[in-house]
Amino acid sequence: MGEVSGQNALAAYRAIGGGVAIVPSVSVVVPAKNESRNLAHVFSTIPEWVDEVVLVDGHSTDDTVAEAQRLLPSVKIVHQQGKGKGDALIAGFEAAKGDIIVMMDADGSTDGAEIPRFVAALTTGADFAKGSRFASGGGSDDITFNRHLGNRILSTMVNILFGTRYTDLCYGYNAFWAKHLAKMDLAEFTGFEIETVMNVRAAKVGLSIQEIPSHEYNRLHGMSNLNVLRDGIRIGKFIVHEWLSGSGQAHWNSGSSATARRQEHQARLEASLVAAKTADVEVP
Ligand SMILES: Nc1nc2c(ncn2[C@@H]2O[C@H](COP(=O)(O)OP(=O)(O)O)[C@@H](O)[C@H]2O)c(=O)[nH]1
Ligand SMILES: [Mg+2]
Repeated sequence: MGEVSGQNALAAYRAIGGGVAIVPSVSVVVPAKNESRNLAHVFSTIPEWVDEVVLVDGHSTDDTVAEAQRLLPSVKIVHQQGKGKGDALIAGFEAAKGDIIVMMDADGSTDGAEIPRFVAALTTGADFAKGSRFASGGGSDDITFNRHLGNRILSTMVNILFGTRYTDLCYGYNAFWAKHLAKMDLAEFTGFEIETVMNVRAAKVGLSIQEIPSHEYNRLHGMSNLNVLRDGIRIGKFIVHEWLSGSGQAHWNSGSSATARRQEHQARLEASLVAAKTADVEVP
């Protein structure tokens, strides 16, 4: 057995609450499109031990960026190039430097106080910690009848087609080890389907997934960007494509723009891995 010597060996650990102390670094990625009025609340819920907050601005026309910098001078701002929540998250994931990445919304619906639950699951063996409003202990103040129904239908589809036992498919509060990101191959999924893609791909590539009960609050100010019918159809389309592609991974289309986008994404990813290696971070 290796020697663990006193103070130095313990110095790397930091307490995250609930009797848990961790070594890995944690980045929180927050996509935000015109969320200026919600940021004070959202940031106030993020625990102090989080190493990095990455805010991905979606071409906001309010002062989301200035407000984020005012509230949290250390915030890393990423300006997404394309459109959509998926595009924003992909950009944020690439910019994030943490060993663990937590994704949460900027509208006040997800509570940073739950981050320790997600991180604790990851540091005790899970590869992917998936928030669920419908697991025992979870809940939602925000979900409408149509959303609930759509989510139930899509969750059932995924559970039958991919052998999962998810209680909540379309929910944006998740966390995972950054080293698993490339396996999920997210590059083409720019819209609200991103969460479903991650949940399905995580299962498909054999990650160990733990559902984390989570409470979804009402959006504080502003309006949702999601359109139940349009985005529900997009999600359904992905599920069917992915299932038809068997053990492979589906793509929206095989056109040259999609291929170019994937290649560009791969190059950026490789560059960031090289950077991480240079910085002496463990990269599998
Ligand atoms: N950067 C960025 N963020 C987005 C975009 N669309 C949605 N978001 C953010 O994603 C989160 C969830 O979006 P929201 O509109 O609340 O959808 P809902 O929670 O499904 O109703 C919020 O923090 C939004 O600001 C986008 O196109 N770009
Ligand atoms: Mg919301």
